[in-house]
Amino acid sequence: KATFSTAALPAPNTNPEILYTGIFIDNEWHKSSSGKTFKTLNPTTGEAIAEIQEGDKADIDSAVKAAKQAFRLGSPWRRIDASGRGVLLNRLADLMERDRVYLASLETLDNGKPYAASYGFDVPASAQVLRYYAGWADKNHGKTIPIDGQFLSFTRHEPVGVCGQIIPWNFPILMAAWKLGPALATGNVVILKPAEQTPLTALYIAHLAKEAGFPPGVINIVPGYGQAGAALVQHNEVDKVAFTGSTEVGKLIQQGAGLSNLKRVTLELGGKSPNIIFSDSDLDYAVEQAHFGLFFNMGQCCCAGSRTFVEDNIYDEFVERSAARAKNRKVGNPFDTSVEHGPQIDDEQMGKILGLIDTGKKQGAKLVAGGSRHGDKGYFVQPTVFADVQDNMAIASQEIFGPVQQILRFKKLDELIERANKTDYGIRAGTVWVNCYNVLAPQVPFGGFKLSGHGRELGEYGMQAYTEVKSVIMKIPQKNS
Ligand code: TXE
Repeated sequence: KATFSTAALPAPNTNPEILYTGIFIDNEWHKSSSGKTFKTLNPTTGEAIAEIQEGDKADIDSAVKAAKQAFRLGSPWRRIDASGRGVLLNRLADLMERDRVYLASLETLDNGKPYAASYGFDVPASAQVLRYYAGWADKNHGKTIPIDGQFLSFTRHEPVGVCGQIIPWNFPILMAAWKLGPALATGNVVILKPAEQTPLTALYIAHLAKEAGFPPGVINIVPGYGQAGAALVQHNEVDKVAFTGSTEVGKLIQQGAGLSNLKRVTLELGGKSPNIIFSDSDLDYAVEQAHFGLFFNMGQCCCAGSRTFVEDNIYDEFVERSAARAKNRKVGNPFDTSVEHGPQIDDEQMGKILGLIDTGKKQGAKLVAGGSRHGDKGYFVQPTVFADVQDNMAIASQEIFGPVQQILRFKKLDELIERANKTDYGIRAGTVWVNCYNVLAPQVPFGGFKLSGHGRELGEYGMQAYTEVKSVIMKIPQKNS
């Protein structure tokens, strides 16, 4: 079963022209100040797609300068009506939809995800998030407050200011939209650093933002490695950093904020989510949902259901059907529209996943599907299923971020809750899905407890991280109720 309907799928552009490889500051394209470039690779083949300008501290400094200038009092961006920010966001969403085939093709080329997904999910879901926040632009208002004494008091929701946004490679367009939408709707200016593995779609979105009419300096995109991200984090004139990525780097970001100017930080980090299947569930549906919950996006999801707990009396049948489903999962060229499963993002991630699969075998989990690299070109890993997984095994506690399903057995509800919660991440968790999995919507907040990070993205809550509340108290001659 394909996850996305392929009925209305237009043919992909299997060789999309690479139009933008520079650093986007002040609505112009720049070369890196160091003269350095880096290669972005096609994970399907391991071959280079393009040379990208490598931003570092000096380029981040230029971007911050441009952003500050765009945010100065009296600037076009500060004076635009709130509804006007919504118009610009809607226009950007229109342009993404206009270029949907190109953008989806570029995403598939750079990231390796099946075109059926990038066209059917990533691009439209990104446009949807922008539209959702476009609607909020003139609705994120403060309150008037019945203060004691002869005063009038009200609050304003003001933009935080210069926002650094550091995003990962697993959903390059979507993560850009999750970050840009709430920041721009609320009037901030942005310096976004895409992941080094997947800079291409963010750079194309920069071009679309200019076409949509965002003023210079409001959206700046600086491709580069972690050191460009670190320069944003340490910068004293950056007011906020939003980060999605590893827990390890998330900790560095919080430290960096503390050591510099106490900039606001929101973090969306790793996970090891339990997915619990009771014996009274519809088995076909449960097997498919658990499969989707783990293998979607080649397992490269922070919310992947990577510990599948199954009740004792259906356990054996569940394992058998899950193994069969994984073996049936169509792996191959992500531009083939019948393919469900493409490569992992890079050699490093593939190595990490294969290493954890080996650990699973050594620690005594029962391999019932996959277990090796798929082919010898690109970064493909076979859809893999382990049964008889015990809580203390590495594969049951570490984030694998790959196509490896762990199926654990449970007998009693009390024991289950304790085991499910026994993780540095959830299920005292940011999201609980009941009878479904991976249901994400722009209206509903998303984020994590504990080591999964803090702050929420999406929904009305998602704007809190991008606004400062200002209380205004005015002396008045006389108050009346
Ligand atoms: O993440 P990094 P990596 C998890 C997943 C994966 C592991 C490692 O388990 O296997 O992390 O992936 C930028 N200061 N997730 O190494 O390094 C980097 O350039 C500032 C979960 O790719 O965290 C990129 O833009 N920025 C996750 C971004 O951080 C720094 C998605 C993420 O890269 C930096 C991805 C620094 N010192 C990985 N170092 C999720 N939550 O969805 C790197 N970066």
